[in-house]
Amino acid sequence: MGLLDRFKQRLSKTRDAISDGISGLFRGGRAIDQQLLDELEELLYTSDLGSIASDLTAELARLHKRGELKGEEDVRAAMRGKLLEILGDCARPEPDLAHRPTVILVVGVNGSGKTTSIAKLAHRFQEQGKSVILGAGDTFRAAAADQLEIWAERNGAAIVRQHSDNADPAAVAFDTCAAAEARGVDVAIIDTAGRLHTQSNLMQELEKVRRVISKKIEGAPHETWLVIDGTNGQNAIRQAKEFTRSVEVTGLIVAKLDGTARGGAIFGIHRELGLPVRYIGTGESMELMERFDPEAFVDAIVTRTVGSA
Ligand SMILES: Nc1nc2c(ncn2[C@@H]2O[C@H](COP(=O)(O)OP(=O)(O)O)[C@@H](O)[C@H]2O)c(=O)[nH]1
Ligand SMILES: [Mg+2]
Repeated sequence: MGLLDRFKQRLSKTRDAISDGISGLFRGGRAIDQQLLDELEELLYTSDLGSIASDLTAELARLHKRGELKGEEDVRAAMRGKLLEILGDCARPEPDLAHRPTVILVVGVNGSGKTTSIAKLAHRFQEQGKSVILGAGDTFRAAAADQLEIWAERNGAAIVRQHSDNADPAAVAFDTCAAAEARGVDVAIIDTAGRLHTQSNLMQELEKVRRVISKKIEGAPHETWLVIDGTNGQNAIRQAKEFTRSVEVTGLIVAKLDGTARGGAIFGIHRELGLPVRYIGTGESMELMERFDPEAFVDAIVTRTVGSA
């Protein structure tokens, strides 16, 4: 199955909300008028496209006035163009992992999907022939390191962890980098405890983790990825925005997009944060993460389902 079909399948709730929602508006062969455009704007709000809804409908109204918006397919095409424009600078190739080790730090609020995403990244990079070591930098609870260790075992990846509660995460990060260097491992992925931007001591701790990593390996961490819970819509955007004010983030992973009709939030997330979405989580198991491809994503949510009225 190609990427577009996988997106369609795994993002079906968002697709239903947007694509089938548009079909619903045109049911019975309705013509485009202000009323229909208003209903479309409402639909965009309910699909968590709220932050870009007014731009999108203004563009549609403009095209309509010029007589360039004749029917459903024109609306979809115009939306597609506008949505792709918003994600324009979001496309990124797979990270080149050129450094050995390439160090990736993974941060975010509690429960956003960090540890699961790390397991998925490890799986992905290993499939690409890279060796991977994981650092259990969520030292708040021993259970967090246990969870990472289980994933490491399933992946056959190495792991660096401490067994006591409340170990120093910076020490774990240091040890992970040291082990990666000593063993010649390609990629080191370091987990962290969930935190909120309001917990300034914890945000400082994250800065310390980054500092210690950069002292051990020049130029590291090469990537700091913020994991966002895709089911949280606008709320996730606010949290992420605050987060990126205190810590330097280089990219986003939007998790849990399989379970939500709110996948449209990605547009607001990208626009508000100005960061590339690197991957999206589309399920709980290790293989269910995809490189974020703007074109496939937009096509998966706005193209018409063949056979729908
Ligand atoms: N459906 C779905 N569930 C996910 C995804 N990513 C993570 N989860 C679930 O979200 C919950 C929290 O994930 P976890 O990785 O422990 O979050 P952390 O606290 O940020 O490390 C777990 O139950 C995961 O199985 C995803 O892409 N899809
Ligand atoms: Mg975790």
